[in-house]
Amino acid sequence: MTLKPANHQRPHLLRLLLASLAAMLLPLSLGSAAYAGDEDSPKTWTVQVGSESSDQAIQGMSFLPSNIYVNAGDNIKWVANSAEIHTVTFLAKGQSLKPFNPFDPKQLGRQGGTGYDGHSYYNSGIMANVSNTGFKAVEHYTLKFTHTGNFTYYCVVHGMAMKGTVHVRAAGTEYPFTQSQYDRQAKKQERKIVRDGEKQWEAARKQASNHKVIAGTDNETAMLMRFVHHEIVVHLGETVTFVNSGMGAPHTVTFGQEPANVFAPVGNPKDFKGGNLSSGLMEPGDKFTVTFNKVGEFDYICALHDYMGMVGEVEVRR
Ligand SMILES: [Cu+2]
Repeated sequence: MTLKPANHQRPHLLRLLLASLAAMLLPLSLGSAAYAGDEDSPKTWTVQVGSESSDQAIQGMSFLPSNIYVNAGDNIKWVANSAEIHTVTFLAKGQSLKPFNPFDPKQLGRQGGTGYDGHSYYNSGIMANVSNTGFKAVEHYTLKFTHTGNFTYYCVVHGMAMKGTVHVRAAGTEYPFTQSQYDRQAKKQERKIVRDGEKQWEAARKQASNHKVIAGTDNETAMLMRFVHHEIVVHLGETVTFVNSGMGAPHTVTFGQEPANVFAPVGNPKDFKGGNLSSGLMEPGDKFTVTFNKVGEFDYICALHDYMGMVGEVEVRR
């Protein structure tokens, strides 16, 4: 008799536990409109554009999943998942990928209709999950696929290093993966990107000194959007060399006012006494050496990534 309440309570507790588990898992699966075993009605699949650590210091250059298998008639919805800007861009037949041009409206804005024709230029426009990128950015982009084939797309900001492929098969073909399988794969890859970024951060700390600042680094997939060390102290007349030690992402070192064209150098780095000074676009491997000829505290930014926290300060002492 005394066991009876316990017997009643146990399944009750279990149900509660399962219900709360389901409540936690539900938001993850809400984005998925595709279910295994239901190949006949058109689906909308989700691909995440970019990834990032919670402090935005580490940014991922990837579409997750990078390969997706859909059927003719299905939609793909790309969702911005990072502060770093990206695009979803299908090149026209015979067109080659050009370097990113922040003044080209064909790269910055949406191009093409809502249904992919299999051979023309289509572009999402700039995508980001924040609104302070300096660009007019969208949070999602949806295309309907009716032509079968394998279609590779790129991010025009990050070039060949960031691409994905849509595999479109005949309507009714059995799907190899469900949306939740893609989502799990994406989460796993996102964690790997953040770990890779943390390792690069650690390595950058070892290379950096009061006279050498690592102005961002990346391995073409994981990018560190930080100056290391972001605060340094030098003496009057000394020099500091800023180094982009990455492989894919550009940065700038910009003191004073942000120039209208962040790609162009401003001022004389051999004799900095405050005011406006900018490296212009620093490609991977580029160095920028500044001689500090005035006592004070000088703040600087990466004009491309300051909104993610890529900022620094040089204190110059007598
Ligand atoms: Cu930067």
